Amino acid sequence: MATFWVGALGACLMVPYRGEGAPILDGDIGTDWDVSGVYVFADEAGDVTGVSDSGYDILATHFYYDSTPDVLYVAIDTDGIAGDADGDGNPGNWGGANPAPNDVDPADYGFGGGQGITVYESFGVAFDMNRDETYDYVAGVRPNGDYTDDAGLYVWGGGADFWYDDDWDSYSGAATTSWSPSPGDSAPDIEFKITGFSLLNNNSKVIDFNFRVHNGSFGDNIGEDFAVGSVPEPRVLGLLATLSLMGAFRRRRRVATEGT
Ligand SMILES: [Ca+2]
Ligand SMILES: [Ca+2]
Ligand SMILES: [Ca+2]
Ligand SMILES: [Ca+2]
Repeated sequence: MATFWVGALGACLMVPYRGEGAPILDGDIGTDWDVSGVYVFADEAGDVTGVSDSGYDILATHFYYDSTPDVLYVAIDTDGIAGDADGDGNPGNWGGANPAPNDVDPADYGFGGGQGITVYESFGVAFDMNRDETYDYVAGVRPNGDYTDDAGLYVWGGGADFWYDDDWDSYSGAATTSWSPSPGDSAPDIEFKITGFSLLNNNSKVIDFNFRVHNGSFGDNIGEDFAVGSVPEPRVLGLLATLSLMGAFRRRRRVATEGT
């Protein structure tokens, strides 16, 4: 538990934006996420091992909830084009001069063959809706899937991580997802929305969940990236703020009492 909170606190950087209108799912975060109420969680740059720049490197995760239509918007900003494993500008090509075994870069967040192994490229945003440290849903591309056909909402299957296809169970509820185009030159970011998000939250429109993001591939020679956080804010920070306010109030009362 402590590990989780240390990670969550370390990753959390909330930046309030000002503006109006819902983000546009065009695959380019650009300026259309410049709206009031967006939560931005920055992640360390350059933390994918094996390459200097990788589209597996998460730079920030954005969340925006519009309660009237009950839509959660999510964006994942990566270094360069999302899913461009080696950062050569082509998310479906390994451009390294001397590729090692299993240096592959599958297109469309799909899967590709290395030397004697199949490399699955995937990403997901897992949601712990009741903060019981067990993820409940995951939105993304499951291992053994691809962006065009398999980007969607799934039930978290109880696995410890994002590695296995059987960690992603079918979701049969009424919430739906929409996705930005498969990442490429004109759509370098991952953007999606979940319509009917409160259906995942006991019909509550109070946004209050933990999340964990994964982006990368398993079985290859380079790393992947993870990011964790809590929306709207880590409860421990809220508790500390409350305790701080209570302490200040008591101090003021004591000073006021001593002054009489
Ligand atoms: Ca990163
Ligand atoms: Ca790729
Ligand atoms: Ca590439
Ligand atoms: Ca849970």
